[in-house]
Amino acid sequence: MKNEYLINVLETVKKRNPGEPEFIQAVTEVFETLEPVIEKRPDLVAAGVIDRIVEPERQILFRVPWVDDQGKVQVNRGFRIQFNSAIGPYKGGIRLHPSVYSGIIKFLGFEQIFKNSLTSLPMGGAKGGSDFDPKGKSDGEVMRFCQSFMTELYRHVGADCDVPAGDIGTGAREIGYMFGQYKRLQNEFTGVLTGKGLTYGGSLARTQATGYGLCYFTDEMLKANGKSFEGQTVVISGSGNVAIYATEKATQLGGKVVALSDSNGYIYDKDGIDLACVKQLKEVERKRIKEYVATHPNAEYHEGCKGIWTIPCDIALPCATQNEIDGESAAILAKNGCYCVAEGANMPSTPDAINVYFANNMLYGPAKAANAGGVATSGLEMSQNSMRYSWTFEEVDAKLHDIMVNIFKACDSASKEYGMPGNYMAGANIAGFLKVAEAMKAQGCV
Ligand code: NDP
Ligand code: 2IT
Repeated sequence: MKNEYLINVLETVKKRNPGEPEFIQAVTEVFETLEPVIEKRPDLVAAGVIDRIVEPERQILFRVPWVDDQGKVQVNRGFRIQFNSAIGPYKGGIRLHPSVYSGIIKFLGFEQIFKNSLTSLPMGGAKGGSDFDPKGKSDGEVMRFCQSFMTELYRHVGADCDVPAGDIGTGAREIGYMFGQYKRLQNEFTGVLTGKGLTYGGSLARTQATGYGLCYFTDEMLKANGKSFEGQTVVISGSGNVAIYATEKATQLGGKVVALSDSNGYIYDKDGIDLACVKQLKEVERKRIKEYVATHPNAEYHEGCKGIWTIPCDIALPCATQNEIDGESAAILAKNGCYCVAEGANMPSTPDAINVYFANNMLYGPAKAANAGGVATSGLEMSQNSMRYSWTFEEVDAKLHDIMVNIFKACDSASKEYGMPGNYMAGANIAGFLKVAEAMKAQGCV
């Protein structure tokens, strides 16, 4: 990065956010691709857009006390970072994972600003979460935690103010408990959360949306480069919400998914993953992915999650967590002939990994664009809630498909306009940024 102004703002960000490397990583990546925009648009610099966009509008940090099944008091930490409301109410998921701290929520909230802008729907950026670990907890414990979490959060959110949703560790069960508590405290039935159950205001296809959207984006990127999913070997990391529905759609589009993982290890099934079995294990029984081999003797299980990137494939879809592909894993993917990486997870590739993708002319679909289908469909859920109406699965899926095609087009044309054709990371950052920046400039110094 050569631009003095961006270098100075980045220095301030580093000083203000010590000990938060994920946030610095996310800001650095965006700044590196915004250099040509900054040079072309001194008006945005004069309006202080860059100085303002890296500082959250509001950060809420709170105690979440709850009582476990043994009657013992447990205390977790709750977070909600309302990053930017220039183009709509704050919007973004809630992550429940022991690794959660402010640096994780901040990087996710920052990326959410640009992602939500790319969807073309009116949503600002936010993220929340807690260091609570739902794994191994009873339904009662999860419910008491979710109720306590919402007992503080309810005063900061609302259908026209801030609309949380799922992320790692937060699925339909957790959203249900949080929604119930919000409704009870506020005495209002509104679309304050998305990813709700279908019997109380949820949208059809929201469960599938992130994984399906990832494949729609990838398909579009492949087609623009004379390729397709047909007959391709696909490796997908994770085995949660995003990974499961990416597997489903990649298979429908003609790909063969041969591997999935969780934080303990990965399975490799040369015959193609039996998704019905994975859904049963993960969605119904909440078991570990290694149980798959008990009923699939031809499949292999290996301890450790990094080894999944040593499996030869054409297309890799990381769908687990941040920084799961480092430079070394990226180099192995490239050496084994992988020519396309599209990100279902948020920031799954380290900066070194991204350098390897570009050095090897691989197609790279960055998270902000490639996984925007989840939040886009959350936006469609908000519309349906406001209208007190619901669309069919096919209607929502068709809208999701259109949105993902348009996101690819926006990334493609911004990459060309700013002299970096084929660099969809730069295209996504620039296209996402410009809409928010214009809105921030128009609304004055707030
Ligand atoms: P889930 O909780 O449903 O699944 C997460 C999966 O990733 C699990 O298989 C989990 O394994 C694995 N995982 C989580 N943390 C780690 C870790 N530290 N190391 C290795 N594996 C890990 O979450 P989602 O599928 O919803 O989310 C996956 C990714 O997609 C996240 O990056 C999320 O931010 C992103 N995303 C999600 C969206 C959504 O709509 N849900 C939308 C856009 C992005 P284990 O069970 O062992 O923890
Ligand atoms: O990272 C993400 O985009 C999500 N976890 C989904 C957010 C949402 O509001 O649906």
